[in-house]
Amino acid sequence: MQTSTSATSASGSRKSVRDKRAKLRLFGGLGASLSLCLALSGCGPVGSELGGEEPDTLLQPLGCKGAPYPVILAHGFAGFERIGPLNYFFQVGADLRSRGETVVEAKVPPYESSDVRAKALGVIIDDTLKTYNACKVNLIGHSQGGIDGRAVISGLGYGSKVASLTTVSSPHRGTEVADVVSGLVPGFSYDVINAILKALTGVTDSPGSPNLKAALGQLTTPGMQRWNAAHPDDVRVKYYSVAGRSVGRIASSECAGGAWGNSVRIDLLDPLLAIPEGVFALYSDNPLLPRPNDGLVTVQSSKWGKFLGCVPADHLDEVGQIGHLFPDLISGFSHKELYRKIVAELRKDGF
Ligand SMILES: [Ca+2]
Repeated sequence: MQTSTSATSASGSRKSVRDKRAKLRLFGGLGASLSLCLALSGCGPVGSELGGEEPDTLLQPLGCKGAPYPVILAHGFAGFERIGPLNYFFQVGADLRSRGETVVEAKVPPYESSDVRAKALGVIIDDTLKTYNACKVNLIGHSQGGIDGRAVISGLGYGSKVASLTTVSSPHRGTEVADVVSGLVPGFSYDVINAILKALTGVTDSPGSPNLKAALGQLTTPGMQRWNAAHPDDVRVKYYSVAGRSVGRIASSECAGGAWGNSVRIDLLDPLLAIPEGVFALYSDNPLLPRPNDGLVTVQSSKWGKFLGCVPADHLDEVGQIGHLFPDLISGFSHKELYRKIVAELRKDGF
């Protein structure tokens, strides 16, 4: 249903990127850590109504419960050593539970490719189906968590166990930030790459870690082009997506067509995302007007399946980080409200 576009734009921009690499050095002095960045994880469901077609038939509940299905929150890339996986979606689980929803916070390896993380997610899906005697689950994944969801559905055959997958700022067509740190774009100094890596990982892993390289390599624009070709959507699963837009942009044209419409308020980028966001300026014809993004992922890369819309939020705001107790004063964005709206959308569609 979607087509890959970022890879071609990435390769086409490479020459200009080389020319503009000096600009990135302007961002190199900001060495703060991002802590939780490319989140992602996906999920897959378990137990079809009477089981039978899954490899783990014994885990499929007989006479299982239909909708409303439990919600599994799938976290993104890195960053959990400081915040902890259960707090990744800040207070979201508790908020939804107070409204009567059944919510499970998944925990998968922080630095791995989605194909590896999906195995852990599959176990969580199976456990959730068994625990709640549910026929299916709804997966909501932030950042890499959304790609993990696609991986468990398409790669591990969980399509009969997952009713829906909603991705929030997942890099379906990759992110140029991963291109730079993976060394696909020549000419960047080690200092710049290292600064971005530190921001992405929160200094919790070595930049040379093979696991980290596996995760970042998958999320490059050519990496996701290859990955998408190998992971077609499952027709049994309904796919939804949400994109974040920040850096003071309304992004009217890029955000058009969403089910929710676009806010007229802007968001200011979290300073922790300033270094990676600087990469997008290098990929734009006008460095002062880079493609709309949330600091790590562009709006265009975030679209997959039914596009619910853009939210005025950066990549950290989208999960209420760091420690957002109240709506943002400038953007008015409330991450808790975002997940309530997603769940309302799922229930409306019978999931
Ligand atoms: Ca913000």
